[in-house]
This record gives sequence, structure tokens and C-alpha cells, in this order.
Amino acid sequence: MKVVKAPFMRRFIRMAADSWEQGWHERNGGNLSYRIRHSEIEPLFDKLVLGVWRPCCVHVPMLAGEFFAITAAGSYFRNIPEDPERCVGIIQLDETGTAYRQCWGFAEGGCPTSELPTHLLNHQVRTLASGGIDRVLHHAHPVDINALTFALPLDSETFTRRLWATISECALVFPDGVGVLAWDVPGSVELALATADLMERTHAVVWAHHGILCAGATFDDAFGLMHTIEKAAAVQVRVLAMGDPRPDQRITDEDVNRLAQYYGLRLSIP
Ligand code: 2HA
Ligand code: ZN
Repeated sequence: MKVVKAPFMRRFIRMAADSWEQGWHERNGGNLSYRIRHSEIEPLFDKLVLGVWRPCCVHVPMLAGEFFAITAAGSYFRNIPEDPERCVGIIQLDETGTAYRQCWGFAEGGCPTSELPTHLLNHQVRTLASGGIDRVLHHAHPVDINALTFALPLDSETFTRRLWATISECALVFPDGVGVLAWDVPGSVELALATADLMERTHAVVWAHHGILCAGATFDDAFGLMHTIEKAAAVQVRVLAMGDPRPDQRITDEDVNRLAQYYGLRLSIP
């Protein structure tokens, strides 16, 4: 089987196409990674070409030996469906979780996204927090969640409560809330560490004036989470643009608690 025909690669490529269609990935904005199951990579072993070990810049011992599909540095989501071998690649971590090697893709001298430290640290955190269930990490630049970081105080409680209060679905889709971080240098280890700290308690972290990172068990989960957050953010942006004429006319904290009780949700704010 060709690597691009493997079911996980087809889902990876479809998610990239859908995210591009949403307008979340101008130019080379955003990145996507997937922690590959052993049963998924094993049939592809004869297609892998193992490169030299390079430092990860972070220490992720819980991910030792794991394989990841990940977008290439500088690649455009727009081009992933027609050129996956250049825009995406597969890497493997060494047995200490400090180095990686390229195994497939990254054609024409490419390498993994500049956000590799963020992806690895947050995969480690989500793998531990979810008992191994979470496998997808997606970073994108949706317009309205970014716009809200100019309008609301930059704290997780304000964002979480405001989004839960916007659309009934929100508390069901992200009962563990949304983390929020002030602006920091994209791709820096500092931003990766601060994000990982929040990701222990949530599946979504907003980076002010930049974008959002979402985690999920499946491509559908990660895509659906970002889609839901961005839709609620878009509603809020319109409400604020109308001057928020009826600030008391919304889903209240009490309503959200009733919803949680009805559906047996455990709500938390990261
Ligand atoms: O990959 O979005 O945050 C480009 C970025 C960096
Ligand atoms: Zn970004």
C-alpha cells in the first residue's frame, strides 16, 4: 500500500482540505499532527526511509519510539491534497524521546513544522491525560477566535464561560473549557510549555492574537472541536459588533449547570 493511501493518511489529508476550506490556514499558517498506531505504521515499514537523528528540542520520554504524521515547515494546507509527499511527512522518536528521524515525505529537503516542540510536548500531555486515547493535534488561525482575543480579558474562565453561554452545544463539546494564553513568540519552547501546562486540563488552548491548538482522539473530534469553538466565537464577535444590546439575554451559568446535570457532564475550567 502507498503511504498516502493508508486510512490515517487519507483522513489527515481530508482534515487538511476541510480546514483550508474553512479559511483557517492562510499561506503556511497552522500545522497538524497525528500519533500513528503501531498497527497502522507496521504495514508501511517497507515504504519508510530512515533519516539521521536530530534533536527534538524537548524531552518527551512518554512518546519514545512513536511515529507521527506531521505537516512540513513552510507548507501550505491548501497544497496538502495535491502534494502530500512534500507538505506532510512521517517521523519517529528515538527510545529516549529527545531525538527524531524523518521516515517518509518532506520531499525536496523539507522538515517538520516549526511548531514541532509544541506538538510533541502537547501530544505527551494529552496522551497521559487521556490514557492514550488522544492522537490528533491541530493548530490553526481562525478569524473570530483571534478577534475575540482583542475584545475579552485574556483568561480561561472568561473565554470558557462566554463560549458556553453562546451556543447550547458548547458545554457538551468542550466540558473541559478553553485555555487562554497571552501572546508569545510562535514556535518558542516557552509557548509550548505554557500550552502543555493548560493542555493537562483541556483539549483547546487559544493563543492571543495568533490562533488555537485543539486536541482530539480522532480527526473528527479535533476538527469538530475547533469548528464549534470558532462558530461560537463568530457569534460573539457579531454580538459585540452590535454593541451587545442585551447582555442579560444569554445562556446563564445556572442554565449551563442545568445542561451539565441533564447530560451528566463534568464541567471544568482549565
Ligand atoms: O506553521 O502557524 O504558529 C505556521 C504557524 C506557526
Ligand atoms: Zn500559527
